[in-house]
Amino acid sequence: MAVAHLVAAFLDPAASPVLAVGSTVIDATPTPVKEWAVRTFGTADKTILIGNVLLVTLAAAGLAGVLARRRPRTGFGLLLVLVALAGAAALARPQADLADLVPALVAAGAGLLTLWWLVRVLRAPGGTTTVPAATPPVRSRRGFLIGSGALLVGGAVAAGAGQWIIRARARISDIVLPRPVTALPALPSGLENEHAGISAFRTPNSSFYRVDTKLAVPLVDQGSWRLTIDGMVDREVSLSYEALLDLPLEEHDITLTCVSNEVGGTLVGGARWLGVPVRTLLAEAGVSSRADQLLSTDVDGFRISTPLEAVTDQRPALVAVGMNGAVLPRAHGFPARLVVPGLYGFVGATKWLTRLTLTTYDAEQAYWTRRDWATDAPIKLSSRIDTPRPLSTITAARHAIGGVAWAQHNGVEQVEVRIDGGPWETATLGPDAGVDYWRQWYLPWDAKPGSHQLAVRATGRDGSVQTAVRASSFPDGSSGIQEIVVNVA
Ligand SMILES: Nc1nc2c(c(=O)[nH]1)N[C@H]1C(S)=C(S)[C@@H](COP(=O)(O)O)O[C@H]1N2
Ligand SMILES: [Mo]
Repeated sequence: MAVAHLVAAFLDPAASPVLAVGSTVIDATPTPVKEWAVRTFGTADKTILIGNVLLVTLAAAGLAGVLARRRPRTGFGLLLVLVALAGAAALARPQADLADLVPALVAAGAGLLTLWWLVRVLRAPGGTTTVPAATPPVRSRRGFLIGSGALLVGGAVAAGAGQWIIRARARISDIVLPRPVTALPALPSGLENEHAGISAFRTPNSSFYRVDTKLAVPLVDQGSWRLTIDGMVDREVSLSYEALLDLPLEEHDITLTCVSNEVGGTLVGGARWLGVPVRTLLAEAGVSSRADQLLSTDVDGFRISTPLEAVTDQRPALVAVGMNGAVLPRAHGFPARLVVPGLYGFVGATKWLTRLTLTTYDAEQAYWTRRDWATDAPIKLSSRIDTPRPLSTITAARHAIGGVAWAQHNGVEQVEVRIDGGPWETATLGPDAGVDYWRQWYLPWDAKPGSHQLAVRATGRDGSVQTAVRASSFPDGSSGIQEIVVNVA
């Protein structure tokens, strides 16, 4: 698998057996399990999945090894079945071609050779019949241990080299994004500079949460990439990366939220996006009045559906090419992605975007819709305590209780904090970067010794108050009020 990973690093990382099998598992996992995994493991879910694929493979390969000593045909057969599964997984990927079989073939070759060699070492030297019964096991076992140790080290080196190559290929250089036609003033200094522990007003790209179904970040070549607008349009439009950058670019501060974010969770982040308004692109294509869905497709054929209304009303829905002053990182959708303020990511934030199709909900259903998630999913008003940390022990002194609150496309009117079940106290809000962006907040607190309960709730500009009614993420986003316990020593 390691050697195959190394070969796949040169061809297409997604065809690496471990990644191909992992992706197949992701797509086949029932929604409740997937939802549980994201909720429980957050952005570590991928690492855990890969770890599990490796463990299961190791166990199965171990079994093949044990079998191969007594019944070679069964052992080698099991190994071939494993490799065939990996090959099938690679071929089953939506945009797969025959070249994606190469890593699996390499895995078959390397695996069979390795197994044959190990079995031979165990039987050495020179056949089992003439040698006294006591000596060969000792010598052959030592040879076997040294041999498998060397293979393990070689495997680690090959896998590491594969990872290194994938990372090197992912580096984006030599792209200079044009300036926006409407540049925003620099973001004001956030509350994090006065009150340590509050989330940064702007989330750095390196720590921005990542949620998607990909195990290997797609390595899209901007030279051959195109964005097509088709379906129920007057004329199909197809743009190269350069042509897209030539259109008037706008900058907008937008907070992105994942529907899997639990109350108090971290699957939310604020960034300054640079991009072309979706409206501009749709106007170029001319949209039929019967269309009600914008179906967006990524480079692997993964599809997200967005209510057409959400990208044609006055909100700044973008095809974004820049994030926080940098070229859109690969993990966040390079070369271009959708960002629709006010909608959860799974209905409006398609990364590695390649096609915008105008259609109807009657005619077409996208990935999450087919997995029973909500069709139209506005982000629910919510708030989070960043400091003090839940269950932490702090000193008896004056502290700031602080965090973030969001009510995308509406705006946060007020944030209130409740200490030990007392009255709701109004917190001080941080700087305002528009209705689509989160607000930081804090409330000074004279912490007295003992155990304390802190709760937070937000109110939107439309007067709606964050509900205490608990709901889990599925199917249209979590609700409830975060309440934490802290100890004051
Ligand atoms: N191509 C593609 N785009 C995708 C997804 C995906 O799985 N594939 N996941 C969506 C979900 S569920 C969310 S919450 C956002 C997350 O964007 P981020 O990873 O840049 O934070 O991307 C969206 N765009
Ligand atoms: Mo999401």
